[in-house]
Amino acid sequence: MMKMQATLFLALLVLTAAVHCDPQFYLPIDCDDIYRHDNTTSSGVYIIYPGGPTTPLQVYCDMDTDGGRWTVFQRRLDGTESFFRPWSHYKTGFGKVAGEYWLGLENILLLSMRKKNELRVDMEDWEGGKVFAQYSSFSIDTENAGYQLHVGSFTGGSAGDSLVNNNNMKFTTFDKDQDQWDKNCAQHFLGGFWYNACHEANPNGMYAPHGAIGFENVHVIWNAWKGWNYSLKTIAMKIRSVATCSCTH
Ligand SMILES: *[C@@H]1O[C@H](CO)[C@@H](O)[C@H](O)[C@H]1NC(C)=O
Ligand SMILES: *[C@@H]1O[C@H](CO)[C@@H](O)[C@H](O)[C@H]1NC(C)=O
Ligand SMILES: [Ca+2]
Repeated sequence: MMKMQATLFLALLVLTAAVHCDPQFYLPIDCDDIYRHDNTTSSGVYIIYPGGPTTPLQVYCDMDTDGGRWTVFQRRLDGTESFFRPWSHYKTGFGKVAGEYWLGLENILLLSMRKKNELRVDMEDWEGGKVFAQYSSFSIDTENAGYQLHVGSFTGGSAGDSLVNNNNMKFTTFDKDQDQWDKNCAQHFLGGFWYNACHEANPNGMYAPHGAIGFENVHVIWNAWKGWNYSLKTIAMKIRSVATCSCTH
């Protein structure tokens, strides 16, 4: 009996080892895991499992910028996707990961629960200018806590810091007002974001070529770089683990 148990135990051990080593069974939490598993991977669409093996999630991984490993949770490129959407859409995510998309607050929450992450925001203007802003940490709270935003200190990038004003804010959409203004920031500035009263940055605002729309502050804005009146060409928000080792395999 003892011997059989021992054999069974051994068999289980071997199986567990096989599951961990067989690439077929390898389940990455984020783009950091994917890159650490194979550092020859390039930027593109991958499947990650931040919520466990039964909930695969498509995501765009930036494997090029500053060493790669970035999990992109927000991306504006060309205006093909509307970002003026209700709470339910911002909660679950929308768009196409090969193009413009929002990964969803629930997924961003899962990612920020699994690892300690830093934040990077890359952006471009219409004249070929490219800058970024980086922050030492990034996490959000649960839906009950309004998906409240927590960003750490600004650690660099010539875009300058336009998120300090949004830190510790809850998420607001046109149908869920959790901002600090007496009106609804999302309704007024045509996006969904961690609005204060209201913003210095509007990454989810209305996409438009610079100069195409006259309204102030409703477009895709990063005030510290181009000011209130400039409608950015692209912007992407991405996170990566700050741990020096990934302890998943
Ligand atoms: C990728 O991994 C290999 C083997 O572990 C290592 O020799 C190489 O330096 C790594 N390349 C990069 C770019 O980190
Ligand atoms: C932004 O545009 C408005 C009118 O559209 C103008 O009054 C304002 O001076 C502009 N601000 C800057 C900083 O150019
Ligand atoms: Ca309000």
